[in-house]
Amino acid sequence: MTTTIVRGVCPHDCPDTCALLVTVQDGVATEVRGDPDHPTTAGVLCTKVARYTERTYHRERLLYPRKRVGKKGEGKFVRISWDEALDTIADKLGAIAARNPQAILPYSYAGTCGLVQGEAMAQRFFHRIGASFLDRTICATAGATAYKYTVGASIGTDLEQVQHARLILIWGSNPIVSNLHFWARAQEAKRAGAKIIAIDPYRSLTAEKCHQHIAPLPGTDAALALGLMHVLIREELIDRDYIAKYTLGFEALAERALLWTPERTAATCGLRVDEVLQLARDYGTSCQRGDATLIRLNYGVQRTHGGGMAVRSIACLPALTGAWRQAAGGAMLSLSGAFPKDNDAMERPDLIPAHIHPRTINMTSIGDDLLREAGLEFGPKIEALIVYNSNPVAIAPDSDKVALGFAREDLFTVVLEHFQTDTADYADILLPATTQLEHTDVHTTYGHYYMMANNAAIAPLGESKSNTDFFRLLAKKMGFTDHCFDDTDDQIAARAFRTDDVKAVHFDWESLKKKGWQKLNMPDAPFAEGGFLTPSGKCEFYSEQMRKDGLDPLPDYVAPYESVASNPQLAKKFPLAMISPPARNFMNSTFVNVKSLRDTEGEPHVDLHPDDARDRAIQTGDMVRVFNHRGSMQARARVTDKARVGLVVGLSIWWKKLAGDGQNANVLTSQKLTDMGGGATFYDVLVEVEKLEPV
Ligand SMILES: Nc1nc2c(c(=O)[nH]1)N[C@H]1C(S)=C(S)[C@@H](COP(=O)(O)OP(=O)(O)OC[C@H]3O[C@@H](n4cnc5c(=O)[nH]c(N)nc54)[C@H](O)[C@@H]3O)O[C@H]1N2
Ligand SMILES: Nc1nc2c(c(=O)[nH]1)N[C@H]1C(S)=C(S)[C@@H](COP(=O)(O)OP(=O)(O)OC[C@H]3O[C@@H](n4cnc5c(=O)[nH]c(N)nc54)[C@H](O)[C@@H]3O)O[C@H]1N2
Ligand code: SF4
Ligand SMILES: [Mo]
Repeated sequence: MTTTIVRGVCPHDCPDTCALLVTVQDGVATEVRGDPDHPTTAGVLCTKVARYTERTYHRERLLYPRKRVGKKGEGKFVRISWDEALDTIADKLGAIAARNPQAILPYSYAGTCGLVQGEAMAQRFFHRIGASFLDRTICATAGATAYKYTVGASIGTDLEQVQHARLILIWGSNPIVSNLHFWARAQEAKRAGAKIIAIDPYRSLTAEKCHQHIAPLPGTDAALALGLMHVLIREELIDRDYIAKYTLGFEALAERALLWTPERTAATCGLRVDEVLQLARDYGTSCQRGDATLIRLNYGVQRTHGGGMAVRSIACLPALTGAWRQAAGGAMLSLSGAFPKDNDAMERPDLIPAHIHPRTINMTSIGDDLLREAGLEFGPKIEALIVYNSNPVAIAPDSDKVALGFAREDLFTVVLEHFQTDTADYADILLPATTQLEHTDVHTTYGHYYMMANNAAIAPLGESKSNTDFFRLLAKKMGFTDHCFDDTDDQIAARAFRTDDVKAVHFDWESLKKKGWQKLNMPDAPFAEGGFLTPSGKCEFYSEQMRKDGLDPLPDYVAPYESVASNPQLAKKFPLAMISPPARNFMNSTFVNVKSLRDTEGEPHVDLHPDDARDRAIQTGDMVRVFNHRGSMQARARVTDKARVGLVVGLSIWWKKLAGDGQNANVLTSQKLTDMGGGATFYDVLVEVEKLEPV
């Protein structure tokens, strides 16, 4: 028996981007472990990925190409050859492209975060055709846009500093579930005496383990941040020297913050005045003592109408108090901006035919856009959809509409997948894709500063093909002779980073593959002495760019579309706010079909507060219907004060077909967009809950 250990990377959409060691015995992957030598992985994986081989060798893995024989959505397919599949797709896309290539749309997100199996070869193909662009907004664009206006780029505190922090605010983030290796370091800080405060409407697994939990209403974080500024400025808990040297617009900000008295803040956020005061004083005095004071803000604050302004307001705090001076202080959102990716070399936008100026479709509103007719503003009706690295029928908002769109008889849909997901059920052609163990890739990450390499550990299972192979073959079938379609995965990976950028000077693909990882060249405290990447080089409390973009140049509170205070009319019918953040044992909708992990989650649940449950005669264990003007789903109720009053929490994202009623939380969510970045508003939802009588 031959046993080898292959170096890999966890491909999932998780900030930790762990370094893997894959044990291969006679061509079979038998174990996936965390690399003990990689500083942030430290030999530890989450439960999901520790079971990666279970997923790879799952008996329901798609292993052959198939074509649909039943109705769309029914999930009935027969096996075909790759040749037939590619011929069919090339014929269809060729005919559509001859009329208008923009009727073709890719739909993809972060099933794998690898750069090669992500967009590199795929974009070359879509650019060459002149297909519509997809704006990939479903997760992070509200915050990324806001953070960029304020700080200049997605850069922040290094994960490897977190254990030195003395006060950590975990704001709209649930790291025990979604950022395990941050949590490990926060625990280390805690053991060394640090205080940890969670700011979350829900007492999440993380909030439960913090010293303090502050539970504002969803979507009110900007108000809270402005209230903190008010107290910080009034009580002189700010760093005048840092403000003078490294920030822009303090006077205007102070004027704005003046409006946000603790009383107004508390009323807006559904908090007590003393909670606001105490939080401001804890934060301000910690910074003034020169203690490393860190804000871990994350996606939880970005998923409502004012998600951008929430991030922007919070991102002003460490500049106001000089928290950036300490290496373990400051703020962490996404760190992805540090990687000098060479997108042009990988994705080749120069291939777009000169006479075509592709329109952009926002992936968040795919429901409406699939149902839209051709029009002057919209352009051609979407006629073909190529889905890879995503499961839109389960994960996109307002999903009754999404499913209706996918069910269109005149839509040609190709899905490349590991499994027959909710989306795959609607495919005309369903193709088997390789998993991370079966292909090569290079990775950036948004939670630490290492470039990472994934080596293929085993041969592709069955007839599965990597995304790159699929697009290479399809390009050939369509007669594209450009040399870039001959590039191997190694050749693409080797061009992933611009090595003229000081941060990636050590990048060399061959040595990265051998070692597995390489840290970027980053300073310990990126903004200790200013150096912000904004137009002014300062932290911009006032942003001229925002004004030019038609936005309020100062931080402000933007109320949710749907809340009791902002939409009382709607709240009469649907009085409860619903959020549907990630369940611990799933990765978005990935892993839901791995039985051991699904069994740990049990079945779809909703948590609601005892007061709200009492009003509706609901008890733990009752089946309930959660509904609003968009749709309805069933779940098992859990009555618990983990949910604050007025809040319903349905941990997600279930495969619809593995839920009792064939629905999930996204039948309730809306396609409305955030205040900036065109992001999704998954946590900006009003619902009502009623008990279902047992049948
Ligand atoms: N196990 C697991 N890990 C994951 C994922 C997964 O599905 N499962 N998904 C991955 C992906 S793609 C992402 S984007 C990240 C997301 O992970 P996080 O960044 O942690 O974001 P969420 O889990 O969406 O929300 C974090 C917390 O914010 C709270 N929250 C909701 N609304 C608000 C609000 O308005 N204000 C505040 N202050 N808090 C709010 C939620 O209750 C939740 O506990 O996790 C990644 N990691
Ligand atoms: N209600 C609600 N909805 C949400 C969220 C929420 O918190 N609540 N979170 C949102 C967020 S933050 C995100 S990021 C999105 C995530 O949405 P998606 O990015 O669509 O994530 P997944 O549901 O994990 O689906 C990824 C799919 O890609 C497939 N895949 C993985 N690797 C490969 C590969 O190499 N090749 C191919 N062809 N396929 C592959 C997997 O099998 C999986 O089915 O969901 C969003 N939807
Ligand atoms: S999902 Fe996150 S924590 Fe789990 S192995 Fe992957 S990168 Fe690590
Ligand atoms: Mo995400």
